[in-house]
Amino acid sequence: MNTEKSSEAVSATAGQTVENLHSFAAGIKAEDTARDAVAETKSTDAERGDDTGFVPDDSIEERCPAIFEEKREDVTYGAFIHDTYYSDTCRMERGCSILLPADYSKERKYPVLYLLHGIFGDEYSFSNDDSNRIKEIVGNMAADGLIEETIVVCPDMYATSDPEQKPAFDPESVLPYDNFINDLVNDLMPHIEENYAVLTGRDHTYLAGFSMGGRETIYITLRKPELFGYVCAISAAPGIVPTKDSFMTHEGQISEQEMRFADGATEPNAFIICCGTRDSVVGTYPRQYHELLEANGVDHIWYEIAGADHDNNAIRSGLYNLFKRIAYDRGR
Ligand code: FER
Repeated sequence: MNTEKSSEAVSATAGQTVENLHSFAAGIKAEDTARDAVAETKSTDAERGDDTGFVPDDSIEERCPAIFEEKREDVTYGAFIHDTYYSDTCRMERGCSILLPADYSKERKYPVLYLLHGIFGDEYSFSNDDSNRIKEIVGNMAADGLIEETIVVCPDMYATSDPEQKPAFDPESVLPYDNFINDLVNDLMPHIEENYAVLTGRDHTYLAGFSMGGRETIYITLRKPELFGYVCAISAAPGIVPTKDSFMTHEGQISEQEMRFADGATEPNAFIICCGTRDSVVGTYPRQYHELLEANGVDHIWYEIAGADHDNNAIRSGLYNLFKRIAYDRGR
């Protein structure tokens, strides 16, 4: 990649409108990209992500079946609330959005998914975007008895202690994303476990993220594998290991050799990495993560979503397959 091209890309990014930046945070608005194209290239229903049924096994389906992403008349879905917590890591009060099940009750205990947004996002990136179908996927799968009712926590992943600092495509401006691991583990998770009716322990604690959130999902999982039983990194952004793409030069959070769990670490029950085949933002970086993990002997699941861009089709697919695996492991 030549320097001229990358500086062009950076200045183009600087000129983005708020609406365009939102597409980084929560996925390009592209309803059902190339569903038909996918259907043409795939031969079996399982490969296509059949719209009519659920296959109760541990197979990956590229597309979230319509029966799980569509709103049903007979299901009452959860709703997002907003909360704040004091972060010792950032030395300030910070916000998060929390999807609580419709019949949320302190008398019960629920598993919890921490869901991390993309670059330029915040705690509203997922809750303000109905087309990711998070409410529907979680609500429908719970209504069908496949998963337990689940709390979804959507943090603000920009863990800076300087209120004036803003994200951008340069090494210093992305550092707060890499600092989120500390805010999550030391501040947000304790806050959630203290104030909400959540089950604790890795089997009931899940981590997923999109793009920049996918990158941090992989990083956090490698560093803290004992905390999360089920993990899904969707369309993960570059920069875990050193590289240079059209947006910036990445020093790397860790080296390629360090892209593994520590010896003897407790590993997630499922560590899923996925990406659309037409991702126009992160390209083949997720595949490179998969190849590195494979070379380093890290157990994980890798799949591609035919025809999906850097968009909600990838997000729906990743979330669906994460929950499908949980359902399978629970014998549902
Ligand atoms: C990059 C390419 C993509 C990068 C971040 C992204 C920090 C993130 C995209 C997104 O979150 O949608 O080089 O560097």
